[in-house]
Order: sequence, then structure tokens, then C-alpha cells
Amino acid sequence: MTTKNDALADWVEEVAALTKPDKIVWCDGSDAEYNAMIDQMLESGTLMRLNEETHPNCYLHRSDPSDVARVEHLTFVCSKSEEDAGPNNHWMDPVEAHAKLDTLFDGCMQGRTMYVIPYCMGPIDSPLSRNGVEITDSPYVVANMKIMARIGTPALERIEREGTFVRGLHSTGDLDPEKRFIMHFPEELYIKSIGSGYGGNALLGKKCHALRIASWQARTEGWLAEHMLIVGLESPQGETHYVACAFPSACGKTNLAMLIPPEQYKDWKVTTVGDDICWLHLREDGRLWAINPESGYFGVVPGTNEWSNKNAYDTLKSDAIFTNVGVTAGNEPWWEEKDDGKEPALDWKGNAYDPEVGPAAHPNSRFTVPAKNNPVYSRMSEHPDGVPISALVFGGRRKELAPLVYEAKDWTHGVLVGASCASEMTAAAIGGAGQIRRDPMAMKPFCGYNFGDYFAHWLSFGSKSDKLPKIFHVNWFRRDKDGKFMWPGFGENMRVLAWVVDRCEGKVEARETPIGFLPNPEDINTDGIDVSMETMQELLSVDLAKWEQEASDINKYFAEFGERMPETMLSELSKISSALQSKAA
Ligand code: SAT
Ligand code: MN
Repeated sequence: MTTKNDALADWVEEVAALTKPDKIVWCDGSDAEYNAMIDQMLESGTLMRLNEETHPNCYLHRSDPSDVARVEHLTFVCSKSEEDAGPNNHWMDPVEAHAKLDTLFDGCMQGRTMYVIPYCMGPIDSPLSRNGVEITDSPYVVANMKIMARIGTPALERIEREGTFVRGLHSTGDLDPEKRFIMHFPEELYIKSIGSGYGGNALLGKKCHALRIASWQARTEGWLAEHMLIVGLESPQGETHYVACAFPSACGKTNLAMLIPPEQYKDWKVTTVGDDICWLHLREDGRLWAINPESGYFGVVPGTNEWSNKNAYDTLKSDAIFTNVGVTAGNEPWWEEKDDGKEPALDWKGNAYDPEVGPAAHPNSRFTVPAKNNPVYSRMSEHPDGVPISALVFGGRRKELAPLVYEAKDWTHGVLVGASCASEMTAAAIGGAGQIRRDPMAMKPFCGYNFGDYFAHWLSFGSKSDKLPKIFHVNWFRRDKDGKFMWPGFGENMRVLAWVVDRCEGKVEARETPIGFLPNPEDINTDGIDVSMETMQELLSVDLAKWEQEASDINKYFAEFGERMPETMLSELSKISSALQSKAA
């Protein structure tokens, strides 16, 4: 065996005995290994090389058409007690789950190579980072893990030094949706995933480890593992505020993280620390410090263009693995709203493109690309201390109700604001697109334990420091009577972030309402955008009757968590309800 860590050596042996691969390869994480993996996939047809001139080192992967998104209905948290998983998760008894999956893993790697990928989530020299090892039979997973995490020899050395790691066993199996399961065993720090090659199901360092298992670890160790981007906003005076924002999948986290400020804010500098996951630690100075555990982006492709987000567009020009996009006759990747004047020749399934049949790119088609390709990549992403967070922002896709932005009154209220989030579902998960569902802290699919306990954990920070970040809620997705977006979004969201920063610095007044502090409409700069004062007033108003209904819906939702729901949250909610009622009266 090629490790000094006995537990790891034994586990690899045990997995090999079960899955019966032809060969075992320990990944060193080198560029040579990545290139060899790519060559092998080009040969087998798993990847296709894209136009070398326009897109150097870019490849296209077409997945099985049934394997294009996360599968929440097949994702389980297998804690010993069902209560610990909570009504927010599907649960299976761990003994039963292991038995069920081991039957599926039995012999599944015959004729295949088993790759052992040691990885580190977070900067390799940071005490806030955590180790893992993914065993997989998929070269696509190896290549994507190389982009998304710090893998190979340095990670293995860290594991050998520290002795701890999360185990992740993955096989694409036979891609039969009937035999597809993503299982988490939080008490054992173990993940077993079979039957899917899709990012969130197969790159186990990402959602499975860095959110579901890490959220559980974070609770026992006193920190937070969150579904948040981290963006740096440097003012013309040279002061940088770091803001962490939680939005559900496919609601624009990557775009916000690499936002290009409009003309009116051209003296501001925006930098990206992370686009999806954020680990928050309370430090001795009383502030929350954040690291991005990842080193790459796994983003939604459709809608990305030079105008909506030139940084993202440029990030994708080299070194990217595209999954399920279309291609042009010139072999360039193509997707809906790419707006480059070219036409798709083939759709994501490799068939001749026919608009009658469907879009050229799958709505959840994705890119994997190294974070360092981002023109506004922040070097602070590598800092072992992470970055201090000034504001936390929650949000979702809501056609109605939620104002453009508001600020929570204090930490406890902010936790309620996060816990009450709801959003229209997107193509990032199979099933339910468009339906509104409660998505507390954008963690509905990702919290590895009972939401009641999770809210209590969040609340517990309130008494530990008086220097915690301010908490905000935003909604870029309000629509008018004709169904048109009322707010332009993308780079223009800088106008809202500037108000958030001003609030953090105590530079601007706000209106107190029953749901929190709202901006005075004139305090959001609308110079140069086509948004009328009337629209701003509507975007920044509180419809008392609708909010009363919302508060009652939230109350019903919280009731699902029974005894585990912290009393503080319920009383905070009832304070808001009373304030709404007395204001309406
Ligand atoms: O879960 S993925 O990482 O595949 C993408 C997402 O849904 O956020
Ligand atoms: Mn995500």
C-alpha cells in the first residue's frame, strides 16, 4: 500500500475486496496525471476535445441523459436516529443502508480501475480545512476533483500527519436510476454514492462532504458549513468588506461572486473568494472568518454571456470541462443565451439541433473550471486564516413578496430570516422546477442533520460575540404583473451590495418595518438603469397582508420540526406576526 495511514490502507483494501477492480491507482494530483486522464477519456469517447483555437484545453462530456442533476429523492442521511436526520432529510437506518449499498457495490468495479483520491477541502495549510479520500471508478470524477479540490500527494501527507479523513466511496455502477443512491453516514464520516456521475452526486468533496457531512462536523466542533458564495468588495477608499451570500442552486451565486460593477461603481473592486460553499469559524476577535473549501467552480452554463457576466464568460475560455452543452459546426461549445452570433449544430445529447425537440444545452448543463481562471480571483482564497465576514446575505427566487433587500434587526432575527427562506426550485435537482419550497439558508438539500438542531446551532453564536456580521435578505427575482423582472440583476446587484456595505459602516439610515430595516428608495442608486422610482417603491415595500400569510406559512413549516424547533425562533416569529398585525390594524 502506498500510505503510512493504516486506517486508510485498510479501507482501500476492504473496498477493493468488495468492488473487485482490475487495478488500483493512487492519485498524486499532478498535471501529468490530469492530462493522462483526459487522454484516456478522449480515447474512450467520454470526452470530446473542443475547438483548440477558441477554447484551449476545453472538453465536452455528454452524460447519460437520465443523469443530469442532483437526485434529492435518492439522497439519504443515515444517522443512527431518524430524529437526528430530521424531516428535512430522507433517512435510512445505517445498517440497512450499508447492506443495501454493499450489495450494489459488490463486484461493481470488475474490468475497471479503482482510483484513490486523497483530497483536502480548503487551503492545504489551513487549520480550518478538512481531509477526505474519495474512491471512485470514474476518470471523469478524478479529472473534475483535480479542478474542484486540492488533491493528491499534499493531501495524502496532510492525512498522514493528522490521521483524520472523511471516506467517500463512489461508483458510476451501471447508471441505472433504479440503483442510484447517495448515502451519508455522519457519525462514521462516511459517504457512499452509486449509479450517478453527475457533479453533486459524484464529486464527493463538494455537497456530500463540504456541506452534508461538514455541517454535522461543524455542529459538534462549533463552526458553520454553509451553501454560500464569498465575495470581496473593495471601496474606492481601499477598504475591503467580505460578504457571504446563501442562495439555492442555480440562483446566480457564481454570477454574484464574480460580479462586474456598473459604470457608477467603477472605482469599486470586486473579487471572488468562493462561489458555492463557505466554512465559517468564530475567532478570538469575535468575528466570523470564512474559507472556501473548493478550488474550482462547478457552475450553470446557460445564460452566461459577455453582457450578463464577462468574468464568467472569460473564465470559460480555457481549461474547462463542459458537461451537456451543445456544439457549433466549428466545434465550439454552445448554450442558450450565449449570444455570440453562432448557431448550435448538435444538442447536448449529440443529436442534430432541433429547437422543436428542446434546448441545445441542458438547462442544468455545467462547467468545471479552476478558480484561478477567474479574472477577479481573490488571492485571499488561499489564505490559511480565511477572510473576515462583514455581512451574511440570504435569498431565493421569489416572484412576489420578498423586497429587493432588507436587513435583520439583530442576530436572532437574522437567523429567523435565513430559516424562513423560500425559493422557486430550479433544474439543479431532478423534479419540481418552478415550485416554491422552503429552503432555509439555501441548505434544504444539503444540511446533514435536523433543521431544528441546525437553527439552534446558528442561534448559539448570538451569545458568543457582539461582532457578528449583520444579516440581510435579498431578492433579485421579483416580477411585475406582466411577468417581467423588475430588477435588472447581474452587475447591477452591486447597487444593493453598496447599500449593504453602507449599513455595515453605519453610513446610511433605513426604515424600520415589521420584517426588518428597509432602504429608503432614494438610497439605492438607480442612475443609469431603467428602473423608475415607482418600481423602486414597489421593490422596497412590505405588503402587510401577504406577509401575515407568509408568517403563518413559516409557522406551519416550523411545526414540522416539533420538539427540535428552538423556542427562541418561534417567539421571534410570533413577535414579527404581532408587529404585522398591529401595523395592519
Ligand atoms: O450539487 S451540485 O454541486 O451538482 C450543483 C448544485 O446543485 O448546487
Ligand atoms: Mn450549490
